[in-house]
Amino acid sequence: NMHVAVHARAHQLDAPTRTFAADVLDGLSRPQKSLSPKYFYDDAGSELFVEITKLPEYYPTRTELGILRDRAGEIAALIPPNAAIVEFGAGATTKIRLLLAAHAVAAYVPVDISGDFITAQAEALRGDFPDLAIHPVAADFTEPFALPEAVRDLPKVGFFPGSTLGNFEPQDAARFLNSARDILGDGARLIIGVDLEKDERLVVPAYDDAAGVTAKFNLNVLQRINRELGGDVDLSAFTHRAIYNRDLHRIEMHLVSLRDQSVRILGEDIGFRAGETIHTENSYKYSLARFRALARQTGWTLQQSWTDADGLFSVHALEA
Ligand code: AVJ
Repeated sequence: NMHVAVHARAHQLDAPTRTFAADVLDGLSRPQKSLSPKYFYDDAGSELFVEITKLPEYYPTRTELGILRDRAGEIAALIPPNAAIVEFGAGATTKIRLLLAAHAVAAYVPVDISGDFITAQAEALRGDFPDLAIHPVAADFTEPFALPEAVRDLPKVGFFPGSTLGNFEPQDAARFLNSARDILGDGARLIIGVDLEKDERLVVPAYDDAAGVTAKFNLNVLQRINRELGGDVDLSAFTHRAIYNRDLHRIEMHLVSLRDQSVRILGEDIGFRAGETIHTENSYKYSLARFRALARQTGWTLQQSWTDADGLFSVHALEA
């Protein structure tokens, strides 16, 4: 995009911000305007997400933690001795700590785009697990990446909690599971958390909470456009909406324009009609059967599945 190149130079944007700029202008020029959910997570957005995980309506985090805590022994029993755990998209270390406490492993490989964040988290972990070798990898885990040389000969166990898989379109979810198998290698295991389909009355409030934290989280992406790209978006002219799209098995988040308006981002004018939306996130929900079929199609064998008593969330152990 010529415009992006010209304006990015004029505004002296660094490489990640230029990518953000190009994605924003591309996403907002489509018939259904859209922005990738990966742009939620600047510092402010990451803090808001931590707040979301503590909301009474947001069941996934606490339910998955409950499963990992209750089943830590059974899960640990499936981890081979002297293993290296590779966490895809490592954020807070709360979940991995449950596994590490239940089972001694040789090495921990947190993989995340944000190198600074995982380095800080790894330091904190080092204090509590002095015998654990920690090898952080700064990489986009949705693309192929190389594991550190130091863990090459160890049995690998992938860890992908939080139903992050739910952010992937079905074909990308399959692509990720295939690529995780390639990265981890023959005989590897994968422990993965997957949110389950449920009644609309439970799932919609989880993405549209009474305190308005999810609304703030969603609107923060517009704030980020203003801050990083010098946009002039009036946040009060947009509102948060969460929709359960049952046919497509997903929660959709949108930002709805409250009026006809035009916003200016990097020299481009972008028009909105009243009621027009920016689609900002899909969070796919699986049935146990659909997740197992996906795992099978991507070359994994199901070892065991666990759910909470209410069937809200699931954790699976897969074998390559
Ligand atoms: C981090 C993708 C698992 O889909 O539940 C939470 C993100 N978005 N509230 C989810 C999210 C709105 C979350 N994941």
